[in-house]
Order: sequence, then C-alpha cells, then structure tokens
Amino acid sequence: MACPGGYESHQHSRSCYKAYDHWGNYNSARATCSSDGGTLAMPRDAVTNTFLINLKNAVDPNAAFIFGLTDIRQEGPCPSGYESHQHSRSCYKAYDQWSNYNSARAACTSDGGTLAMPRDAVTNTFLINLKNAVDPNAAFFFGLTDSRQEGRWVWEDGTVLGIFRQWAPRQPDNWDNEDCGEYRSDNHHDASIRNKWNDRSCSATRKFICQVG
Ligand SMILES: [Ca+2]
Ligand SMILES: [Ca+2]
Repeated sequence: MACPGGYESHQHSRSCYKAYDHWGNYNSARATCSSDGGTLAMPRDAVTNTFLINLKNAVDPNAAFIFGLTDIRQEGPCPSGYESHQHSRSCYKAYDQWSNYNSARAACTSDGGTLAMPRDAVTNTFLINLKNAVDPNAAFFFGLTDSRQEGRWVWEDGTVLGIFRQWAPRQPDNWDNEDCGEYRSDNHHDASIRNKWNDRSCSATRKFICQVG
C-alpha cells in the first residue's frame, strides 16, 4: 500500500499511520490529520492497537498520544449567525462591527467560543471568504497573539503556532509593539498582502472573526 510521506503502511488494517512528534490538543491534532487527508488513528482491534503502541513508542516513549476516540458531539447546529465548516468541524462568524482585540475576544467568549484559529490552508481560505463577504475593505482580527512573550505566537486555545502560517511579506514586524493577528483586507492597495496575516496593535480597532466548536 502506498502511504503519504512519513506514514507507515499497516497491512492488517489496510491503513497508513503516523505518530506525530509534536504537541497539540484534540482539535488541532484532528486538523493536522485532516490536512494529511486522514483522521486521528482508530485502533479498532488488538493487532492495530499493538501496531500503534509500537509506532508511538518509537517516536517518544515518554509522551501521551491522542487518538481518534471522543464523546464530543462532532456535528450539530451552529449558533445563530455562524456558518458551519465541515473540514475543521467548527462554526465561524465574521462580525461586522469594530472592536479592539480584547473586546473581540469577549464577544466570542459570550458566544461560547474563541476568536477564530485558521490552523490550515482550507480553514484559512474559508475564513477569508467569510470575512470578505461581510466587508472586503476591513481588516479582521483572528485568534493569534504574542502578547505573553514577544515573538512566541500562540492560538487562543493556548497551542503554539505551527508550520502553517500566512504572514504577509516582512510580517510579523512588531512595529510599535504589535501583538495581535489580523487579516489584511481583500481590497488593500498592495495586492501582495491582500488577505494575508499581519501583526497589529491589540488596541487597534478592527472587525473580527469568532469560532465556536
Ligand atoms: Ca509582537
Ligand atoms: Ca505588523
């Protein structure tokens, strides 16, 4: 069986598996697997379970590893005004109102969510389309900040920014102490930075995108 790069083939379960040597929570791990074209691993029988145990232990015998079993309800209606996105299994809303980062975060919290976290290209594109339908001329905050430690970018759920990033050229530049992530507008006069990420002052006034689930 042909497997994607870094994955090992397992004949018994007719699947390919990879034990990732980096840290994530359940949702970010699920998103990583999804962007590989798969899912979190499902050890449905003893043979597969043993294979996965050996695989994870070869990568790190000291770490705990998440696999694909949950009692979270994975599908369901989104809150009012939110759009469902199957790939990331979350709901998103681009707010057509101006706010600084902390007030935007509070608005998302009161919806039961967080500022949106575009962790992969598919989700990033979805959010770009969502915000541009609301206002192609505005910049929008999303849930990424380096306010706790300069240069260490962390998503709103506390996980560290991974390989996927869509900064505009020469960003983040921390110009005048910028610690909060924004999307540049779709109609920015400089076409090379349209819809790209920029670090912006957290006290700046921007529109914003929330995520629930
Ligand atoms: Ca900064
Ligand atoms: Ca900047």
